[in-house]
Amino acid sequence: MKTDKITPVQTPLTTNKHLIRWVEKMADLCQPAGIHWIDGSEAENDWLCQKLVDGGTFTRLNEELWPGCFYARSAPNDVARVEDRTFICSLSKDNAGPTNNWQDPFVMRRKLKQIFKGSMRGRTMYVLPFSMGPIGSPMSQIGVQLTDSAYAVVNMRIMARIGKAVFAEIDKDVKRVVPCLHSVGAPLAPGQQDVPWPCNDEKYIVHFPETREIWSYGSGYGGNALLGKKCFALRIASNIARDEGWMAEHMLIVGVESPTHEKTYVAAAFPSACGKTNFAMMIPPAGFEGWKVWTVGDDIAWIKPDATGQLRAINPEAGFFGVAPGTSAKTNPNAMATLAKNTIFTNVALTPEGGVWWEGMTDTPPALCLDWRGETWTPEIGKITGRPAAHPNGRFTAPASQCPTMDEAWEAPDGVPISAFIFGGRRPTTMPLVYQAFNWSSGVYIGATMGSETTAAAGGALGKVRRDPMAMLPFCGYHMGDYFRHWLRMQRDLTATPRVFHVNWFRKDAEGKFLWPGYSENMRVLKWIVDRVRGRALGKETPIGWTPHFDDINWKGLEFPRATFETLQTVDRAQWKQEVMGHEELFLALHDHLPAEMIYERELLICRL
Ligand code: SAT
Ligand code: MN
Repeated sequence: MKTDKITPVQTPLTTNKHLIRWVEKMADLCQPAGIHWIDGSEAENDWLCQKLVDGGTFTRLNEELWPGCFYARSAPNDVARVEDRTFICSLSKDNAGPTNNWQDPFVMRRKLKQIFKGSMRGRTMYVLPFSMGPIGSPMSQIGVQLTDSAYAVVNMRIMARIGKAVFAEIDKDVKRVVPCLHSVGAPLAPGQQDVPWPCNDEKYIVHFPETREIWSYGSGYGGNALLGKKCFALRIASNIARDEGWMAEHMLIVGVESPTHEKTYVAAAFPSACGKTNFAMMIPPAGFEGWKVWTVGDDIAWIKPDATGQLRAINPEAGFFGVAPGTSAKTNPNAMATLAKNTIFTNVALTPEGGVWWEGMTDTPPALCLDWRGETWTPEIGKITGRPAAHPNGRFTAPASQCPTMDEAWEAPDGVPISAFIFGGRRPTTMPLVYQAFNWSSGVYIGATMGSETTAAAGGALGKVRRDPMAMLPFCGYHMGDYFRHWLRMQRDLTATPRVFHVNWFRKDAEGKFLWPGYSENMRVLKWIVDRVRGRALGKETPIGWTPHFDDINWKGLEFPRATFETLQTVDRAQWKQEVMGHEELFLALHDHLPAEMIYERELLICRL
């Protein structure tokens, strides 16, 4: 490695005067020791990774077992998104809505200027240009992240398109650039020794929708620090999309190919850590010879009607920031192949031979490892303390291009045509395995009233059902009621309206056991969805929507009892009355912006029940 050749680049890599002035202004505020304009080259990346190794943030993994891979441990108080510290600072509180934390943008800006003052002392400020979506695609958006975290830079290099080519786009001066300021909030005094994971107890993840700005302080982890992801591609982009008539959604995108090579693309919304990555990389089970599922994206979709009124979607990201625990050669072999090299692992366990491990990766845990806190862990210690070796929100950051099932059109500038939307969550009761909305507005209702048990992807209690409309609760950058209206309005520009479905892989029986095997077997449900879209499959009308009969599902290769299927598909009227009460609770909170269609849909549902 020729790492010694790189020195911090102080000369701007852009000719854009506004950008240069903003960088200078922010440097004046944050007072970094130096400025490094990121060119995105491999040599630069090697140099940054080596710096992270030298500083103790990264451990280089065994080059034979995990080529090009690094391991990191975060601080124990910086392991996930922090929803109570995430703010939408629109001019009016009303525009942020009751599901977002709002603060007066002028007050917040004053506050941020205080806390960012000198926040980068002793550190380098990286100027990181990034494109969400393929560079040059008409659907892409551009941002520049100023950050004092080299960890954020090398992760963003996997998750987005970065570097010189993006500066060249900026210099064309045709697209508005979203300024993103990020500091871990841990200035260094002269001579002070750095820690492996600098961060601050006080965290601020702040969005200014009108000026399209992001200010993130105090955290180095995931969605708090890789600002192109949730902050830009969802919270800010949802605002841009509403203004411009498109959609920024928390959705995976897959292409389902039939044995006759007919390709149907669908987008699906599930809350964080509910299996989007597994679904996006699904391998059809036995009995589905000739069927293939192709991956376009696993987390975010930007969706826009084309000139003919067909919705088309791009994946704005270039990598996967996936939950590691539970990922294995059995549950997701494509993910395992994707993360086999050039991957960054965070908050999983480190094995003595310089490898990684997490719960669910193999049936037998390693006899000895260091857990995500850096403490000795053995299966015995795990049993006694109840502590997992990997944090439940431990992650891998892996390049999408390494995924064996990437769709041939995953980087197509105009995206792929979307024929169906799927909503789903973790619901131990009430929700059948699959049902189809009667029409677009009942579909929007189904998405709007979606619920799920909480997971480790966000701080807070686990296992409670919370309403999470379109899986966007933590990510919609404006009033949820207006967001539903935007969804309803989108149909006006469409010649072909996508069909809408709801799925639930997580229904349990009275003993608390999952009724559905999930993973590959989800293909059976996906095929019914594709067949419905193509007008080939029958359905049964129920009070909540269209459901498959037992015989509408292809059971080839799986012995699945008809009775279990009936239990899975049960629409229990008593449970549904409870469910509708839950919808009412959400609607009451949103009432002053709630579109009338949502009330009508609820009334219709009640009548049918
Ligand atoms: O940390 S992230 O927000 O990027 C991951 C997630 O919660 O989906
Ligand atoms: Mn997500």
